[in-house]
Amino acid sequence: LRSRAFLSAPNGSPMAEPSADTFATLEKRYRLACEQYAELGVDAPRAVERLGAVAVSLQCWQGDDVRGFEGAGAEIGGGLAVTGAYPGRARNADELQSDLEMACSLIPGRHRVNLHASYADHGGRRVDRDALSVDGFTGWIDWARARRLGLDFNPTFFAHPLAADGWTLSHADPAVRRFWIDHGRACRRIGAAFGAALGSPCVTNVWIPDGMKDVPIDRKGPRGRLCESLDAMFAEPLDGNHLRDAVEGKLFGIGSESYVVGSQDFYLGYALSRRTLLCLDMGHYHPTESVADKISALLGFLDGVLLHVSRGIRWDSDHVVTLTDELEALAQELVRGDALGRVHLGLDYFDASVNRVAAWVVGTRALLKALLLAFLEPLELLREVEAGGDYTARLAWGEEAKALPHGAIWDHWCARHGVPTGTGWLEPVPVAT
Ligand code: RNT
Ligand code: ZN
Repeated sequence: LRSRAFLSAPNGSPMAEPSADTFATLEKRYRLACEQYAELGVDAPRAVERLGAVAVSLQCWQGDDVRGFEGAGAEIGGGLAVTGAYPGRARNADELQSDLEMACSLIPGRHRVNLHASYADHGGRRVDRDALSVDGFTGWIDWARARRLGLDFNPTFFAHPLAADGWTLSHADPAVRRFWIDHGRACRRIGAAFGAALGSPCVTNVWIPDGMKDVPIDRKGPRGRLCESLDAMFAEPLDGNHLRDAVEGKLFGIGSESYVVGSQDFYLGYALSRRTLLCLDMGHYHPTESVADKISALLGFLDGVLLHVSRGIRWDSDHVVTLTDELEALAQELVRGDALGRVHLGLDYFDASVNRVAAWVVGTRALLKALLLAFLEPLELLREVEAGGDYTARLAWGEEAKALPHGAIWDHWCARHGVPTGTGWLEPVPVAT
């Protein structure tokens, strides 16, 4: 149990099919549930079909506590923090890939994997971030292609000596800025190469830690420099069918409590004027601010949005995603506002206090469940009562919808995809005590 061996998937094979008996029961419950939904004008089989088209990008960094492969013990930095000491952290590409495979075998549907530049593997050769190329990722591309997974990407602007003071693209020193601009350029090419190799556009997301612990005198200077650096980074035209650029803002971080250069307002302006995607991380706003509410406001003006689905507790704590009110509201908004075609879904959390494979499975299944619930809403009915000004009925039906038999639809869908229903997926996931 102390070694990693206990974490490997049983021959990488998916779980056993449920027995005929179980399937008959699941089928019966499913039919009854479908009837109940149909009475409310909801086409449950269609809801499931729509759910099957959703791809979620699993963050590779949950598997190894955001350490990457560049060298043992590098400080994560950038104000990011991983807590917990659960055994079994992946230590290299093989382990990370087999853990991701195990997670994917327990999650219904076909999904994506989100990599960071710090997960390059140049076969032991040290290549600094400004000189990275797709050569460091051929292993990942081959792996993803063989498993029909799309890849997304992120330049890594932290856990590096040139980011040790917390400044990167907006650094006062032009030589440091140059290094990080070159890193960003290299990463865009890598992202475009992922997209071309796998036939699915790679969302390449820029997040930087730059900011101030205490109240700055000069707020304007770093923002001007960040804008120039980003423009230099994005200058090379690359095929939009292969690469989608995104930028991610933040309210505050550890060590950047008073000032974040790349704030929400900064990046909203940047994304609008440069036509990039805007990344909204659910942990990056004031705690009572609703990310769900932002979607329809932003999509009126932006080409698209990248979501970092996360769960902040008191701060940007990156807890494992669960089926919270916030998540349900987000999924509802994506469905009600017909936004799924223009929103990329990625997970962003890193919890080292629980089994890391389970962390992926719980978070991804929670997001998929939230979407299923949203697809199963009696939307016509709700729209009708709202349009008619009957807010009392809207309230009552909204509550009623919460208790509809979505579990029967979910279980049936899992079984159809050959993944365990209920908590059956926990079985092959060993527990450390
Ligand atoms: C940090 C951002 C960023 C990172 C990942 C690892 O606050 O959310 O997205 O979590 O790049
Ligand atoms: Zn994020």
